[in-house]
Amino acid sequence: MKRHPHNPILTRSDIPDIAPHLIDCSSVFNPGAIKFGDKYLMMVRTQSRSRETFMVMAESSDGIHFKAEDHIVDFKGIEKVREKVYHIYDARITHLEGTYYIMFAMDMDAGCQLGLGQTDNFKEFKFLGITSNEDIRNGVLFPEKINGRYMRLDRPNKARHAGGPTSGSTIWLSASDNLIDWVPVAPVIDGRFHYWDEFIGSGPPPVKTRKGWLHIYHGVATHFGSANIYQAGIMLLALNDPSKVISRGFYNILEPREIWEVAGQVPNVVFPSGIVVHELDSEGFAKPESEVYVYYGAADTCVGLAVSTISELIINCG
Ligand code: BMA
Repeated sequence: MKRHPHNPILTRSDIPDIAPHLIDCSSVFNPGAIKFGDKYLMMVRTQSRSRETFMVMAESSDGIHFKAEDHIVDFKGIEKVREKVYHIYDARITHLEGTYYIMFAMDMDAGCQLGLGQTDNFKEFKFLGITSNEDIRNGVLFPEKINGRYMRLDRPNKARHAGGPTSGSTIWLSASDNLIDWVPVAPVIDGRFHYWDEFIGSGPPPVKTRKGWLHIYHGVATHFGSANIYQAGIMLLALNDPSKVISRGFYNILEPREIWEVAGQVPNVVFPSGIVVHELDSEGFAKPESEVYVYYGAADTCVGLAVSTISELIINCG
């Protein structure tokens, strides 16, 4: 993928002071993204000086220059969760059955859980519930039912970086009839030890193409324990059974290189989490020649934009 020349497209100085939590915020990263009418929207993760994270919406008419809103996203109903929710982060936005769902990580005493929010207008947001009962992260909904069931990719946290947080080396396909209760269906891909994607997790929601579900994920190279390097890679999954991998690139398609990717509060991180495909055909498949915008967190500090096309991404699936 190619970096857009305007990068980084959003930095901490673009986030207005939002009293009392977000005054002079530390960082903004890992955005969910979607095209909503003629606007591009991001739900960004902002981090305060207390190191709590809060979601804030940002809007753009060209997908490049964004203006952040002056309030924190309020998922109505999340206050009813009985256990303590320390914070929520890493939104993935999916347009599904005429409405918009947001799946995000919830930092709780029991580990990380996956929460689900919903909105029709990106002004009012509902919290629909916790959709997991194990330590898990990187949940992304498919944009349609497959064989009559809702599907998502997720990443149980069953491993740990040396001295670091829980992580995982397998992305799973899970299914649900109501979007709240999920059952694992099958493992999709494993991390490849000794290579760029030892630990892995899903990136933005999968994109429907004529060749299969195109899916960007992140991979972490532990680099002999000295540093965790977060990169992006790509795969194609079968349209009618996304647990079947059609092809998976052996090389990463984006790695930390720019100064704002290699330096920041967590160095050496590109973390793709939002995608906008510009052209769909009449049946909703992404056109091969369509331009694709991929939004990513850089060094857990700012937001980057990488550009590609559907056909170029498919070629890179190997
Ligand atoms: C992962 C997640 C991401 C974060 C990344 C790099 O485990 O927590 O939110 O961007 O680590 O710190």
